[in-house]
Amino acid sequence: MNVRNIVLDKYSAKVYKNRKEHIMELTEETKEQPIAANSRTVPGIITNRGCCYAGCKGVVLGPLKDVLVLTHGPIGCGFYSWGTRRNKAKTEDGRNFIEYCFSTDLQEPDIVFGGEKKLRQAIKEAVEIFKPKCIMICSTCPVGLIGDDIHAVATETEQLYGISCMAFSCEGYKGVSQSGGHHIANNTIMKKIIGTNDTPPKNKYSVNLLGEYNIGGDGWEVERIMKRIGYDVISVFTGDGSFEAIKNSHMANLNLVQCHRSINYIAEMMKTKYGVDWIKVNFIGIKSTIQSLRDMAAYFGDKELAERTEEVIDDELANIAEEKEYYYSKLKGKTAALYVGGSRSHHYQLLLSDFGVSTVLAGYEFAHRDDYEGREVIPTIKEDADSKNIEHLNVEKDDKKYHAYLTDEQYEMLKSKIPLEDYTGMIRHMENGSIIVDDLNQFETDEFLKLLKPDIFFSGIKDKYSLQKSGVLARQLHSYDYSGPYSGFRGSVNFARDITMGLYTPAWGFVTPPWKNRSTLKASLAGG
Ligand code: CFN
Ligand code: HCA
Repeated sequence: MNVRNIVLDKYSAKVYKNRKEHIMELTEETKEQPIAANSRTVPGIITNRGCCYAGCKGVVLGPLKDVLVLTHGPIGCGFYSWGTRRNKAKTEDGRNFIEYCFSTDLQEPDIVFGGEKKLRQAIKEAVEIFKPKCIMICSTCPVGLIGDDIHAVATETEQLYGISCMAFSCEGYKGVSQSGGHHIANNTIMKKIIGTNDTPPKNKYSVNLLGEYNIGGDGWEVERIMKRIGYDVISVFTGDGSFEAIKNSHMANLNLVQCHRSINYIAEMMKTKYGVDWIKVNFIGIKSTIQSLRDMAAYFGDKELAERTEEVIDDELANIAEEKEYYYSKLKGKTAALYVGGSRSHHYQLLLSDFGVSTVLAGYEFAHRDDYEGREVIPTIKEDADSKNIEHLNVEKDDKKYHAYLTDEQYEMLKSKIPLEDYTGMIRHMENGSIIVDDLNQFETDEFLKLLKPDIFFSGIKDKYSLQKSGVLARQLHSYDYSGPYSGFRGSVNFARDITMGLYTPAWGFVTPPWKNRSTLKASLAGG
């Protein structure tokens, strides 16, 4: 059965032409084909994507605990990007700005007459009440449309109050998804924060953890493991993150990239400007965590560190052994569908496979092609590659230190020469016969659900309820449905416990959805 075609055939010719590029049914032949990504959703289709402001303010800047992040816009934008994000943060001095939602609460008269006055007033109040060292102003759609000059207000704020103030033109409508917002946030962090303090690291194993937003405490769990081994974690971008720590992040020896999609920009820029190497890591999943810890030890090339790494791995594994076996016995053979933003649909497949759950469908809301294909080559390939390939990769033959990131041209040139398994993208971890969908929409969700019948569907708040009403277990992979952490060793059993509870309490299967009993559409003839 060609599931992909069954779904696509229901579209009009115009939509078919667009969507066929975004949906792939994996076979030996299609595996090597490009998948269309990071392009505009067809107008009228109900997409699950978010906006540029969500990527900039909601994801990257929002978790900074010592920054007063001020949304210049209607209250809903500030509230939604605050109240729904489960990024946790602890502070020592009791001043934690992420507990507050700061907004200028723009109203109609401000849209008509301009909102800068209100922005200045909000900053004045914020400085008087909270005395922040840094304020970040984030624009929403109407601010871009009416042309308020938030950058001028930021410069004025710095002069007036002697504090740092940065402005982010991340109007929601910019670009095609959250992805542009990540970029806008990171560019300014790079330009204005990184490199402004030079405190030396505590030891030679100094790292930054990039692309970890501490949802449900994930970052804390990763830090706990790294600290046990002996790493000095200089900063985290940006889960439980701080402006003060990020100033010093260029002093680290190595950058660890957890969510590649949202942060590869910083990793690349820090490599160019400060020579800080980076490697991809994945602390979601037991095997992935072990691999990541070993890759880190291999980077530093230190025997003592490698031994300590193995000791910690053994101990952590022993602590979860019993639960791991129990949940494996409960979950083995189940199937899952995953549809999240730009990295978790890949990372969670590896955690699911630790418990014997296979993935029948996976998709990203806003990933770029490299997240599907993985333009980064893992170190072993450099040893195997012939010298010609190495030339293209711009790395020394015996330099196993960092992963090589391929440019578009290098990727096109090398992809037929380097086996697919050696790339780090999502596709290489997927089985033939599974489905990959970019920018999955509500219609396709319903159709694939009927055809693939996964036991569990992981996605977000927008599609969760329709999935449940269709009788399928739905878990939120953005917010973890108020649970977590799911990272590292302990997190993996938390995750397995949560989905076991769900699967063995199949309440949603007992529900008769309203549309089965009565028509949900009502119409009457004019005058009738
Ligand atoms: S925390 Fe991250 S892990 S940053 Fe990104 S791509 Fe979003 S907010 Mo929702 S859960 Fe999701 Fe990823 Fe990176 Fe989160 S999969 S969509 S923009 N994401
Ligand atoms: C966003 C944030 C989001 C939304 C989650 C969801 C998050 O990009 O708007 O749709 O359930 O993780 O909070 O991705």
